[in-house]
Amino acid sequence: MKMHDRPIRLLTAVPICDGHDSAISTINLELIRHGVEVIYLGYHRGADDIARAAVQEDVRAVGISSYNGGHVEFFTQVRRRLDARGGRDIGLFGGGGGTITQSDAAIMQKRGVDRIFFAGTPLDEIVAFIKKSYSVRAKVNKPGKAEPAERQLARRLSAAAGKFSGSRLNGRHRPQLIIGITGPGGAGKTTLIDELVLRFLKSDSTSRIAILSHDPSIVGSGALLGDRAAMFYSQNDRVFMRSLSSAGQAGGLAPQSVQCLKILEDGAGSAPGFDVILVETVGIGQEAVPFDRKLVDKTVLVMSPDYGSRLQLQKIAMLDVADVVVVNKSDLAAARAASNEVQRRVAANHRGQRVIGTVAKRHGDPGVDELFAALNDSAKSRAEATGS
Ligand code: B12
Repeated sequence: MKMHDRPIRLLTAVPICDGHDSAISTINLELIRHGVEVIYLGYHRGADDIARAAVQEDVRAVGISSYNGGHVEFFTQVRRRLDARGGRDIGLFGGGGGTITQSDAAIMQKRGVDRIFFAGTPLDEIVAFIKKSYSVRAKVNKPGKAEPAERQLARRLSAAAGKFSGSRLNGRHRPQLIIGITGPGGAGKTTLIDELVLRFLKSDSTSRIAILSHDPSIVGSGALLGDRAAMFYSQNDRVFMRSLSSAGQAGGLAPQSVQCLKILEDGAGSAPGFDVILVETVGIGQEAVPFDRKLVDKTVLVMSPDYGSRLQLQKIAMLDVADVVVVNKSDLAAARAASNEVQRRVAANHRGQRVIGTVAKRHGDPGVDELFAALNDSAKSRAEATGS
């Protein structure tokens, strides 16, 4: 796909202390239907989280749905933080039924909000505005002024197109660890990654973590990139996350994933490479083996206990290659039997693969601690081996 054929990327969110997500969910779906890639950050999100995510995702604009009041101050804060992070060219628009008055909207527009939509606006009008306003990147950044490191990195990732010529990563700054995380949709991969990120952040005060996250889409179409909505600890200035749509590529990754991984490993402009990189695939099927052995250092397959009969396990290709198999949702009734069946299945491979039961949604879960310890040990060994 040529660069100019790529869909418009937008970030949408609902402000802090606001749980009215029904309107934005409808608008997200309408935008996707019209070919927009929507990165949805979810509800109850602070201005800094929104600005950080918008810059990392290199979106053209941010759309905010605000119903609980405080919108004049909130939109103003988002605008300021976008500007401070080098995102002066990132547009800002939104709506909020009857709670945003015409006079509030006039103040907001003076403070850098492109447009506010009022109650009852037809969705077609919103789509037409977005296509007209954000099809081309705005030119408002001062020429010659150095961009913040994170912005440089985000732009390099956007420029990554197509397949990287080789599958091997021979980066300048080999990070401590690249972890590939895969599994069927709904198994809890994103929640598990967020919990792992929390533990990596706590385990030392300087390491920087990148997440490359994938969601499905068909070529040239819109997509809902919603993994950020399930992440809380990853909203942190030491974490850089980029969401990619698969753009019709089967197997769990996107056409530009390998190249993006290389950029995250090496760094870009004044942004250094990352210490730990977590790659989350699209929810996969039985046949998929998304990670080339030379692409990632460790592979984790995340399953839920409801995979069906034992026979189904024989058909899951990743069970033959994953370094660690996580049976998440191990608080479910079927989990103990599932764990035993998975243990037996991988034992037959004679590869020393580990099986760990987790409840990723539970804070401080001992299973997630065990998984983190296993991965962190690998990180330490790699760091010692590479002398970093
Ligand atoms: C549905 C609703 C709820 C649902 C929310 C369900 C959900 N998950 O979203 C429930 C029942 C849970 C709820 C709870 C509450 N609610 Co309520 N809720 C509403 C209600 C009736 C409708 C909002 C809505 O979704 N409309 C549907 C959308 C599609 O229509 P629309 O608003 O016209 O949207 C258009 C434009 O505004 C625009 N737009 C909107 N957002 C965006 C974003 C972008 C990017 C763009 C481009 C356009 C755009 O485009 C839309 C398409 O035309 C409003 C009243 C109202 N009429 O607005 C109150 C209202 C927002 N709620 C209110 C209150 C007070 C609450 C509660 C605090 C009540 C309580 N005491 O518990 C809680 C708070 C919940 C929370 N955690 O924040 C107040 C807010 C008052 C204020 N700001 O001063 C309101 C205004 C009701 C009132 N008159 O008192 N609420």
